[in-house]
Amino acid sequence: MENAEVGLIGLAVMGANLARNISNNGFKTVVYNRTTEKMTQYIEEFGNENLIGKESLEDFVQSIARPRKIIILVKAGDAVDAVINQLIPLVEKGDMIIDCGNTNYRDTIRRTNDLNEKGIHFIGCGVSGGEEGALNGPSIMPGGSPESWEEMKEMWKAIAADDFLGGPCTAHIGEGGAGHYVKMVHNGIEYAVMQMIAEAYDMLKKMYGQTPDEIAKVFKRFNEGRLNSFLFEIAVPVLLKKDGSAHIIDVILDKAGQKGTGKWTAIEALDRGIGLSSISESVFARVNSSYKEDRVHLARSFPKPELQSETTLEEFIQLLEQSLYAGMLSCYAQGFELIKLASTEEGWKVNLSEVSRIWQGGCIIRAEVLQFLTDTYKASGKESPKLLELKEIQKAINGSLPAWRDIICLSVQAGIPTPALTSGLQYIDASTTERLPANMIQGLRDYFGAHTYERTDKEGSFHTDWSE
Ligand code: 2AM
Repeated sequence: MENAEVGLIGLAVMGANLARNISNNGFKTVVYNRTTEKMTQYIEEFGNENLIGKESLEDFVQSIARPRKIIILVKAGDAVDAVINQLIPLVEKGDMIIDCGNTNYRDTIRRTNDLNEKGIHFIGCGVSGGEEGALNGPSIMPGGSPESWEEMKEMWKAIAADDFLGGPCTAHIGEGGAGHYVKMVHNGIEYAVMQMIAEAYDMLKKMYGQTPDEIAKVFKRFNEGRLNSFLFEIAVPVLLKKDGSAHIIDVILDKAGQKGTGKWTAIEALDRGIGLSSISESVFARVNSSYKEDRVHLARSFPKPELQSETTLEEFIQLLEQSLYAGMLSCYAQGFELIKLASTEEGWKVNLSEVSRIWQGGCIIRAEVLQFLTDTYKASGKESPKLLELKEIQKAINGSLPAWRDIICLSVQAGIPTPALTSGLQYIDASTTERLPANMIQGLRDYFGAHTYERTDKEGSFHTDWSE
């Protein structure tokens, strides 16, 4: 093959599947992998007239038509810099290097600036959908220059998932680190939604003694309604699958792993100064889970109360459904506010309506609730309004609030931790309370540190000698 339309470096599972997706859609693709054997095996299995491999990086780069499009899918961090440094002497002005890994957006900004000076476009591009999505249609979140989007949009649109509205799950997110930023927040929301599902499972199991099969039935029912989502869909087989006579879920050690994108999202919220409690609490929940030995030891000293509730199982399930729905709306409200703030501060001009649209298909958080958000954003006539200010969102959350409060009360009474659901409600309550007790904080700060305070009845900055 002469003049491949695109090159891809890194044939671990995501890269391998993405290259197959691209070539299956008719784009002549050339691949390269540091370990040549992996490339030759891959080409033996999947190679065709649209998909070839090269053993040397020089041959690989030379076989791509200019301006070159070179996708990198190697481990985020130093490996990305290593590959870029190897590419720099081989590529030419106007070429595009696209990092589709889960890279920290600050690294993306640095690399974009470095490569810009050399006349090379660098595109940080979020890709969500796991292995299956990479192969059959992920949600694709490219950052980078508008020119690079124009060059690449035909390919992104061809390989992306369908948004169920007749469009592809991709859009130009914004310049610089915008694509990786939005992917990071996507993952943060994913943490929170998964934590809420886990909390629902825990309550059904511990309060109502439900078996995995019974909980699977409840989740299947949820998935048939407005909670319909990829994560609820896969929760059913995760609950049902057996290893011999035991449900696998019952023998999985209760320590949750993480790779860092949720933590980055929480750190971003702290650094930029914005509430993001459900996502942050979900990161803490995973961290807390890792202290298994301590928990086992301390459980003996802190017995949990028996649930004393008259709420029937069926009533509980209905309350839970409403809580989960409002909880998810709260997660999105938080995540979108973070994107909006970062977008303003970084000058990215991210369109939140488009973000919710391109998350409707392909990605891990794809869900019916995102269609509701997209419709609501569109109906508002504004590009990126605050979700909590939109009437439809207010109606949906207000309609679920009594149920949500009941669920939180029940879980607290039973001693079952529900940090994501609880903090989601706290976020709503705190964000919608006219007068918070921050006046008390200000009084205390002024007392011990003369930090001064503002007043509601006159302008200015005030200090009181409190001890007098
Ligand atoms: P490998 O097969 O030679 O290990 C996921 O780790 C992918 O990133 C693999 O394709 C791996 O290549 C590649 N990778 C990791 N570190 C790399 C590096 N420093 N340079 C090039 N490729 C790297």
